[in-house]
Amino acid sequence: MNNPLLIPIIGPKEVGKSTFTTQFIFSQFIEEYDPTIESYRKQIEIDNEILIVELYDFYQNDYLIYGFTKEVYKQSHGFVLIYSIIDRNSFNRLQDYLKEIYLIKNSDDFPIIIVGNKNDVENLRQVKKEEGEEFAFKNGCPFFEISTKARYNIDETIITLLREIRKYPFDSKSNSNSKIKFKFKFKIKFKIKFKF
Ligand SMILES: Nc1nc2c(ncn2[C@@H]2O[C@H](COP(=O)(O)OP(=O)(O)OP(=O)(O)O)[C@@H](O)[C@H]2O)c(=O)[nH]1
Ligand SMILES: [Mg+2]
Repeated sequence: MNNPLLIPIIGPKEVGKSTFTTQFIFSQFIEEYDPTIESYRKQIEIDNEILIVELYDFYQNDYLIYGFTKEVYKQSHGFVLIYSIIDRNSFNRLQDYLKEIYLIKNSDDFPIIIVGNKNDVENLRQVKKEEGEEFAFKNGCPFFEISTKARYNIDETIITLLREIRKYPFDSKSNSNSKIKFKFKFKIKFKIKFKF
């Protein structure tokens, strides 16, 4: 796998999709940054193999997918689906996101990892860890609680997903394959406003 593995970071509003992306790529918790940034690449070594990961950060991905978003879904190799443990509504939306993936990928065992973010704020918790675990288990997905603020379980999330992607028989089962051919050209912009 020498081509980039495209991984959309999806989930309801304000669950931490952008902070997940910037923590994984830059090891920085960036609270405010340019929302026009769309994708980032990073090289990662896993099980003695070098892979290029391309994370696609969706901006307020709280709508039904169409157009460009649909194209990214179609071409992707795996998904990070995020909810916030301090926002029960975000947890309740997970099934809708899974349905959309299953529909577009024409498969209900596509590589997806489910993560409950913001576990650094225990006092505001609305979703128990066991609920997240049970939901993920029922849907055959790996699960972690994470904190993008504390950089907790961020690399573990991507590594676990990459191992799932490795196991998935892309060529025979899905409309995605190891060669990413985008109809649309990705704009990779690095206009980041770092806040120190
Ligand atoms: N305490 C805490 N706050 C977090 C964490 N991750 C994100 N936040 C905060 O949650 C808010 C939303 O984070 P974003 O990363 O912008 O969320 P998003 O999913 O990209 O949001 P949209 O793109 O607007 O849908 C920001 O105010 C972050 O500072 C976390 O792990 N812990
Ligand atoms: Mg965002």
